[in-house]
Amino acid sequence: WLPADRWQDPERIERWRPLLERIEARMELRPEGPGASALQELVGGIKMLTGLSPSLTLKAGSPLLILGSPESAARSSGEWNTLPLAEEAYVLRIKMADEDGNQACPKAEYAILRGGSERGLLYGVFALLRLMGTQPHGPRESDIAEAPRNPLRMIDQWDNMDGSVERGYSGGSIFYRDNRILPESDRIIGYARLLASVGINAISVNNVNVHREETKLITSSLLPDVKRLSDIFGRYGIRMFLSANYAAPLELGGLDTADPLNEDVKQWWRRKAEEIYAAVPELGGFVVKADSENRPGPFTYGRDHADGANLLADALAPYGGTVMWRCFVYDCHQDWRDRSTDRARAAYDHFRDLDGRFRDNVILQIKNGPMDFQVREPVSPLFGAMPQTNQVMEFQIAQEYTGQQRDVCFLVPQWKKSLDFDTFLNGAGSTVKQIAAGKVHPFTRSGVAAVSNIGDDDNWTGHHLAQANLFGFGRLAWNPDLESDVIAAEWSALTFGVDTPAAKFVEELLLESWPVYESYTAPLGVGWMVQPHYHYAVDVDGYEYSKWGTYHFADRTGIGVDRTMATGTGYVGQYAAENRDIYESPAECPDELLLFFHHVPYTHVLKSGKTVIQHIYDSRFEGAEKVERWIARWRELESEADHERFLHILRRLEGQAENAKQWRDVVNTYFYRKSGIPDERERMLYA
Ligand code: GCW
Repeated sequence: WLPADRWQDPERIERWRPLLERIEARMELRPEGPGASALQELVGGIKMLTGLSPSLTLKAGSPLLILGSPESAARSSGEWNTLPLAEEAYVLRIKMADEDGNQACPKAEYAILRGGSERGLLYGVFALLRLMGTQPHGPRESDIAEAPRNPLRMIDQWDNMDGSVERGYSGGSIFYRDNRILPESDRIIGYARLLASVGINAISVNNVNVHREETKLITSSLLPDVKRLSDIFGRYGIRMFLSANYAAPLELGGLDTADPLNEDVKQWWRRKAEEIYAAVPELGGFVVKADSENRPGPFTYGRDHADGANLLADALAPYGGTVMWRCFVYDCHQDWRDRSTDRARAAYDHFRDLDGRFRDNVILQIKNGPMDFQVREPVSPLFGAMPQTNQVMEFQIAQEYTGQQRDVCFLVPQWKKSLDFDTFLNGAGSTVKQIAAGKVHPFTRSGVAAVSNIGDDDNWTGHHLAQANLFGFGRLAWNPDLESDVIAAEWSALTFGVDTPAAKFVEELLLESWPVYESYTAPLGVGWMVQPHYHYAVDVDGYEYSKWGTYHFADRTGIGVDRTMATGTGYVGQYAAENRDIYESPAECPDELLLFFHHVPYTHVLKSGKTVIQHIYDSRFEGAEKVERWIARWRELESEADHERFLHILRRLEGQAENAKQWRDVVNTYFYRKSGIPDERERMLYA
């Protein structure tokens, strides 16, 4: 999505020409700093788009770029020029020569870009290039002032050093092979550029499941390579983190305990931090998955998660490091016969009462939903429920449960649903996005993080259209108020050209894709029904009699999980009253979450007016049909897209159609056989 296609239309170049021939930069240029990257991206981007090579003059001063004649730019005055800027902020003024005259054919006269720092300038350059890529006929806006809403905008790689990627659907790791860190490559630099272009400012570079080899990333043999990697990201203003193994004192240090209150353990981590920061002074800190899915943690020693997180936080504090402590803690050895344990309750039950006990340099990282990145979940009730504890929300860009980058599923609308959710935890308006931005509670560190979806496939993301999710996450992390259609339109235009039939169709397809994926998979918020371990294809009872706490409880009369306070697991009680009362009542609970919160008969009538069983049948049929219609429409656009991408997308859509058909028939047949209730419309079910 960095503009790559040369403009063919000479008129376009004429419109922008005054900005493209002459650039004056004012900054203290450090060769490895984000300011240098900003200049490189700007000059390179202009050249790529237009073929022009701007002349560059460098002067000392604050981070500022003038495109076009500095003399005319000097006439631009006013408050706007002197406004103090936050570090990551930028202001961009594009002066049109005939602002009041010929609106149909505006021509740029000059542009001034000021950054709050070199990083702000870099974000501004990418914004300008995005503008050129999406509004080549001349910018619609001429004064833009932007600052990111979320302080932390982070990407988590689940890459292993053997070169595999946990839940990776786009090839192998771009960072590792054969238990080594790969040398600097265009791929790694390209990734840093992609991330910076949408405003990402932090990355953790190894899987949260830290196995034996990855545990050694914090040892002297690997730290020089870690430093190399960190330097690449540093050039793009991105701070690097490592996932750390809680049991490192045992595995590396030869201690016989990792007890967080043990003095030797504390001492070991303090020395380790000293060694790490001597090698990589700019390291962001650690991401830690502890006591989660069989990973080691403080529970082994009878300690809680505040003890565990603070141990590491104290070690990192002298160097300004942060501990991102994940809250994905639940019983993964549950007995399915036990109806009283509810996995959805776990994070809240483990963490909520620890509020106030975490150090200031700890951030709790909480998955968006209480289960695990399903196609539909309510917002995690833990988010915002600990006013004295820094928090970030974790999303998954990798489509583990949403089509694995074989089926198209644009997740921006799903993430927005979470971000817009009002928790009411500090009165009305306590939305997730406001909490993440640090505006509801006095957080000192907060924001959003997400599991990456890239690998070493040529097109980065397996499915070409899955790039839109990475792009969209960055754009939303920067500004959660951006609308889904704006983000989809931006990506489509940058990728398939402005106003082209292919771009228009792709934009529509993206926006329809999450509801469509939901409509042929697990119904009404109940989740799962996937093949165990792989999580792609349908297996309605795949997780029903397992140890994972992931059940739908379908029987011959009804389906769903009773999480009410009155008769269920009481999970509903973890929400503020305003949400609790809605979720508690089957009549008020939104349809799309009904089976997450309630066990109801198949004959229960939804707000939509349909019974649950008829909804199951109808939406499975509609979802599968919709994919067929996408294929027909995409075929019509064959001459509109380049052949390679046309075919790639066609093949993926055909695969998706197969998957949707299988889901449709398995789910519908399953529920027909369970309930004995026929389809009102008498479509094909397999009795
Ligand atoms: O969704 C589950 C995945 C695991 C993952 C875990 C987590 C990295 O199936 O592969 O482990 O979540 O988030 O820790």
